[in-house]
Amino acid sequence: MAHNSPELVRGLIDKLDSTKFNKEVFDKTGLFVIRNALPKELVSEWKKEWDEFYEKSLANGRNVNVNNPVDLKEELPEKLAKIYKNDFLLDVAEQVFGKDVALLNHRFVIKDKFSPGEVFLHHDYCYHIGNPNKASFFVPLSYAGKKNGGLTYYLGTHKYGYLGDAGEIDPDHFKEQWPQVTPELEPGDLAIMNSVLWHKSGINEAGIDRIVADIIYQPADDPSSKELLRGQWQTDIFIQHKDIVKFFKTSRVKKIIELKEKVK
Ligand SMILES: O=C(O)CCC(=O)C(=O)O
Ligand SMILES: [Fe+2]
Repeated sequence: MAHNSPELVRGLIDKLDSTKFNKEVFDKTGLFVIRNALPKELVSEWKKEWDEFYEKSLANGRNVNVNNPVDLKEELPEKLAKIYKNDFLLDVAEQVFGKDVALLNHRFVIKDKFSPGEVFLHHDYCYHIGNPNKASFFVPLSYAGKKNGGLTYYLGTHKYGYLGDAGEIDPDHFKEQWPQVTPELEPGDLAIMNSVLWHKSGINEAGIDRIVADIIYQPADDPSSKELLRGQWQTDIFIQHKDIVKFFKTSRVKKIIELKEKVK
């Protein structure tokens, strides 16, 4: 029986997009799309909040992150900053991780006129700390699909695990060719992605702003967690991303900082 082959994963494509989460399918594919996971009225309240925030604070120019232009740096208004506490999302997170659920990170990834470009093929775990059992919950507040730079996922690639470095992945240097999907998401839908799954996104050609919340949940035994959201803590120890440079006496990041200093 196949364990994690591209053929096995290809056979599951029509099962990973449903109104009901299926953990067995998600474990094999690394992606699940839940249709109508959130009430439309709720998402449209969030969108209204976003539109007001955008008009007031972002429309006339924003602080675009040069390393990752889609990663919104500006502080979110209260209501949007707390989306990760939503019970519809946490009920699904419990199905993914069990009853003890914590937060790694919450941010918005947007493709507007300031960041319409593509994002290269990568996996996210190399940018995280703690354990690899994490998943992004992508919550679209707008249409997010092929026309405006929605995400493309290479199904099954999470089974390679961490690839040993951070950067653009070259899929041609793997023996296996993996099926790709680019879901067409509407407000109310939810895409769940294992954090070691390869993904990329294209250009926002339609010019429809692509507004997506990216909430990363994980089991509450992960010391990199920021906040307990369901159940009980299962860890006594904690580490924070802002301290990673201090964790090492020498490291690749420290070397880069030193080299940058030298060429200044
Ligand atoms: O929002 C996107 O299109 C991709 C963003 C992404 O994958 C990331 O920031 O890790
Ligand atoms: Fe990513």
